[in-house]
This record gives sequence, C-alpha cells and structure tokens, in this order.
Amino acid sequence: MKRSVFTPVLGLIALALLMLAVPARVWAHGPVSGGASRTDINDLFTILFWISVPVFLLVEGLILYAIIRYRRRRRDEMPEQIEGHGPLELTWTVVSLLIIAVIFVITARFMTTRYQVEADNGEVTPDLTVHVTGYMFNWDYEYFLGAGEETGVKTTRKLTIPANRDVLLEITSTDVQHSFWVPDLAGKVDAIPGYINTMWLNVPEPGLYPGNCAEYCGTLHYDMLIDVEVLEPAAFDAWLADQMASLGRFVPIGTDLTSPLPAGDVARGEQLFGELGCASCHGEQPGVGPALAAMASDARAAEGYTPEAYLRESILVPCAVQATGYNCQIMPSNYGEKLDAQALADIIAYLLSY
Ligand code: HEC
Ligand SMILES: [Cu+2]
Repeated sequence: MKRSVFTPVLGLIALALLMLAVPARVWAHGPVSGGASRTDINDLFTILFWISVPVFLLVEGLILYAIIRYRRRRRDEMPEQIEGHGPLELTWTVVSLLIIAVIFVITARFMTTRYQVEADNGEVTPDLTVHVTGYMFNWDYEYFLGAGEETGVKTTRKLTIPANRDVLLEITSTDVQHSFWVPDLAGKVDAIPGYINTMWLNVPEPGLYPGNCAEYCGTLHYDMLIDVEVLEPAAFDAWLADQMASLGRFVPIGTDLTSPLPAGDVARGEQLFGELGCASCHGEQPGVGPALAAMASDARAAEGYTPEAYLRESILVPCAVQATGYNCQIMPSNYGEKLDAQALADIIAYLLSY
C-alpha cells in the first residue's frame, strides 16, 4: 500500500524540480527584471488569495466535519480504524501539485515585467537610467539620459526621478549584499557586488517615497534609508539642468589637505552632514563613530593641528588620524569626491559649532 502511494509522489516531486530548472535566469540571482510594479504585486496577491480561500474552506471544513462526525460518544468507544487509502491519497497529492503548478506559473509570469519583455524585444529604451550603488550604509545614484548618455550628476541617499516616465535603475553594491526596496513603488531587488540587477519604474504620482535596505548588512542596516523624490517631468528637467549647470562649478576636494578653504556655513554644514549619511555614524551619543561633541573636542586637543586641519584630514583620509576605540575602516574614504572646498568648509564649521 505504502509503495503505491510514494512512487507517484516521488515522480511528481522530480517533475516539480524539473520545472524549477526552466527559467534559469530568474533563479540565478533573484528576479533579473525585478521591480514588478506595486499594482502587479497587488494583483498577484489577490489571485493567490482567491485560490487559497476554497482550499482553506475545504481543509478546515473537513477537519471540523471529522471532529464532530467521528467524535467519541462513549468512554469505551473505539471508532473504526482505517489505514491508508491509495486512490484518495493519490487524488489529493495530484490536486495539490496541480494547484502549486498553477501558482508557480502565474508567479513566474509576474516576475517578468512588461518592461523586461519590451526591453528584450528592443521596444523600449528608458527615458532615464540611474546607476544605484549600495554600500555600508548608504546609497549613491548616478544619472544618465536615455539608456546611458552621461550627465555627470550624482546624488547620495536621495534619488530624484521624473513622474510618468520610464526610469531604469541598475542596482549593484560595492561591499556586501544589500536590497533596494521602496515598498510603494516596486518589489525588492538585491544589490549584489559584481552583478547588476535592474528595476523599472514609471511612477504616476509625484511625491516622496521612502524606502530602506531590505537585506541585513550590519550595524547601521536600519539606517540605510532611501528617499525617492518623484517630480513632475518639467520640474525634474529643471532640477537635472540645475544639477548639470552646477557640475562645471563643482571641483571635488579629493585628498587636498592644504589649499585654503572658504568660510563655512554651519546650517548648510548640518544639512550636508545629514544628506551624506554622516549623521548615521556620528550623533549626539557615541555610536559607530565618535559623538559630535567628542569630535569637536578631539579636534581642539589635537597636537600639531589646528582644529580645522584635524577635521579636514579626518574627513578626507579617515585612517590618517584615528580616534581611539574606533575602527577607521568603517568610515567611507571617498568623501573627497563628493565634497568641494565649500561643502567641506561648511561641514567643518558645523562640527566646530559643538
Ligand atoms: C559608516 C560610519 C561612518 C560614516 C558614514 C561617517 N563616519 Fe566619520 N568616523 C567613523 C568612525 C568609525 C570614525 C573613527 C575612526 C577614525 O577616527 O577614523 C570616524 C571618525 C571621524 C572623524 C574624526 C573624529 C575624531 O574624534 O577624531 C571625523 C571628523 C569624521 N569622522 C567626520 C565624518 C563626516 C563629516 C562624515 C560624513 C561626510 C562621516 N564622518 C561619515 C564612522 C563614520
Ligand atoms: Cu544594506
């Protein structure tokens, strides 16, 4: 009896495994064309929900029926003992497998977005492409027109995109695995070193959409936030033009520790401190990095440095001067590429306001 039931079950499991082998691209490293839209995901949920309602009712109904119908009525009653029922067991195995197969096919179809199909057929090129790079513990964005015409515009933490246009995000990581997730826009897409995963967006409503890294990546994972700002197309064009215009004026400070800095602005420094993600590691209390007050007093106490020079070196070359009790490798060492002399002066002014 046992044998007759298990043989077909094993056969069916083998078949299911074979089916898994088919869409190899999909299983290679998460959905290649991730970012099925919020509405697609919602539709999929609704379909799966209505498939599971009858299953739920049937299973729970049978359990209730059996409990009541076959309950023990007398203390010494021994109900009829039945062991196995080949055809019945085969039936529910096959039916369950069919249901799972249907769910599998529907889900696999939803994993391939409309855009992926159109992009594969060469029918769609994005209006805007953004390279998204995750790292502990922030996101960098680099903007390209169309499928890859350079603009030189880069942002950190905040991603600005136009509404009602096809936006392609090419997502990767420089250190460990992260996951790019903005729940109101699309499903999660993994950010994996050495791979580029894509997400297509076409957001109908302008607004601010918050997100977060969705793959645990270390101490400050919770603070690896994503701010997606969706602007009206005209406002976006103006924003991008403005960013591009200021590029000519932007000269990264690099690791220049000597040329004189302009006067700093405390308020602007505080704003940059938040935007660049410094505030995640440096707060009022000691955290991953020294606290604000400690940094200011270290700077004032540093021998052989003016406070400004100490802070400048600590920011541009984190491991050159080390605060005791902390690991300098944790602080990103490329801030020189994101700051010009003015921005650096602003941050230093802010730090010295403590
Ligand atoms: C991922 C965490 C992290 C981020 C982000 C980060 N830092 Fe740090 N920072 C550290 C750690 C850890 C140290 C201590 C090791 C060292 O001295 O290099 C440190 C040290 C410093 C120091 C020297 C403090 C002292 O007391 O000697 C300064 C100044 C500083 N950071 C400024 C910044 C600024 C400005 C930013 C943003 C532009 C920033 N940090 C971003 C982790 C971080
Ligand atoms: Cu992360």
